[in-house]
Amino acid sequence: MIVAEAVGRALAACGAEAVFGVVGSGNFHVTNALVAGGARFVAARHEGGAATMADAYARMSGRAGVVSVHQGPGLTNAMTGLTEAAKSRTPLIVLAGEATEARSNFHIDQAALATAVGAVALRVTSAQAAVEQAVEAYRVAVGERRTVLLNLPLDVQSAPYEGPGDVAGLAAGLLRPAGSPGEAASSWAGSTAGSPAGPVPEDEAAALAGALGAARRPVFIAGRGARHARRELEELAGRTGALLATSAVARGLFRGSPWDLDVSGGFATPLTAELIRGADLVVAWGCALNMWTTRHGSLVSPGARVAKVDLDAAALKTHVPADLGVVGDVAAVARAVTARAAQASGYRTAEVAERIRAEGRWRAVPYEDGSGGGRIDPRTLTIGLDELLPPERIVSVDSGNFMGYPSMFLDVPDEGGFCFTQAFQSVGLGLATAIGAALARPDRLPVAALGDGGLLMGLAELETVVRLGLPMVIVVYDDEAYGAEVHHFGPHGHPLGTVTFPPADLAAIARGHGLAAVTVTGREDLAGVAGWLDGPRDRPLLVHAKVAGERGSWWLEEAFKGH
Ligand SMILES: Cc1ncc(C[n+]2csc(CCOP(=O)(O)OP(=O)(O)O)c2C)c(N)n1
Ligand SMILES: [Mg+2]
Repeated sequence: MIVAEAVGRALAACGAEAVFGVVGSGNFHVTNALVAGGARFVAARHEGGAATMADAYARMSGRAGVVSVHQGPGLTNAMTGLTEAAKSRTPLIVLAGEATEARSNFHIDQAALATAVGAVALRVTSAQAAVEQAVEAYRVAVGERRTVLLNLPLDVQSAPYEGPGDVAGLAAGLLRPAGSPGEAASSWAGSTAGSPAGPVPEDEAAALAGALGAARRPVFIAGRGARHARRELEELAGRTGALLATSAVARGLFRGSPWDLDVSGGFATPLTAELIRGADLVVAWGCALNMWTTRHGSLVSPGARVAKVDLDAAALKTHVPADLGVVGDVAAVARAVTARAAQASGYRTAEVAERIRAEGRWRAVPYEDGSGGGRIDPRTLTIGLDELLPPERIVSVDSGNFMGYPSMFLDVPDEGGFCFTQAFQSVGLGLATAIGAALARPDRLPVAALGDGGLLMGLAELETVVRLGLPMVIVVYDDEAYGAEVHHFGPHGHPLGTVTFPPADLAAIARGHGLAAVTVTGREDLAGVAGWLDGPRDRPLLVHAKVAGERGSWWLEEAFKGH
């Protein structure tokens, strides 16, 4: 057995179940060893796609993501997706061949590249300790929620493995020493095992219980760090009379609750914005309260108290800072606070319940339909799709002017129904996000919502969707432009030739890749989507929607304040 094979076997034994990558000489053996150890390999067509697929897969499955790339350009191609993962604290292990010989074409400083974007750089350095080093990479990724680059120098990889014989047993034993919680180490969501979360600080929990007792209109905003804690948060909110909202990444967490306000921030309905502004206590659970979630702080009234509960002490002070902070796991802290909190009705009145029921969704907000002249209003398009698509769906959204429409008008069944890879605000990640999410949740209809720019940037993975046989619906909001830039600069009279494009037949491009496609220029064209949904759904569907785009979107106008 060579070192590369020992590393692959060790990671499979740690619990790596899906590996995304593009295989070249420098990651061939490690990838095959992962497969031999029981992992599934998913071939992407571009390493950028592989990185984002693994990121989305990890987010939606609760398992570690694994990426496998060739040395040098394989890694540089993956960098945008890896940056998104690192910023999002996605547990990801990136296996990369490494050309350490400075005169090699493939040589670059891979460790520096990783650390530059917030990932952790590790390396397999010895034929004796290769398994320990691979397990350490897995432990850091899962236990510390980091994106870890594990460099595999070519000479070390190809050397005979010299460590103990039972590689899988050794790896499993190193990851889960006797007496540690078994499963927890391979599954990171819903568990804090291996994470830095210590015991709940009693005084702070009591202080939060006191603050909730004193509040008349408390609102909870749950973020990424709360996605595993619905039950605990609903129980505490029920006890203290709090309304429930989420950041965009946690969208769907409280779906079905009569007190669910959906997303706080740019995507918030007028009612949600009003009710959050009316809060006298905002408790952020695993949520940084950044400019997106708070509309640059304006959703938090100046008189409101702010509490934050987060694994990361630094998050308590960033963005909208906390008056009261608790460092700890959200579920554990919520349980501790519930045990101490007095029963109160808080913000939960019959009138508020009725308003949430009547006005709590974007669908209920009246608008003037701007369809016409061969273009469909993106709201009309998205509402029409929301009615047609089965509720058991998993929605992934790319970046651009269009992005609010699917994020606001396409409902999702729960927090496992929305995948939002937007921490780096990169265009072009949407399609790969949808592939990773689809593989994590094969029980749900995958929906990718993209702009024309994002589709064409990530186009390499269209073949992957077809090859994997994913029953995906890809909705393209085509305004023949980088609409975000058009709306950013257009109002100031700047020339727009660099950000506008002639019409492209995106439906034909899709058909050429083996997808079914419909072009939508008005509501009646959605019949084509209904026809596809009727079956047999044996090919993915691309909905090429020619959208009306005279006006920028309201969430974008808000966002431009931050640029
Ligand atoms: C990788 C990357 N390149 C450029 C940008 C700047 N940018 C932000 S939105 C956007 C336009 C995206 O166009 P499209 O996907 O068609 O969506 P639209 O804005 O038209 O709705 C661009 C170029 C970015 N965020 N990321
Ligand atoms: Mg566009």
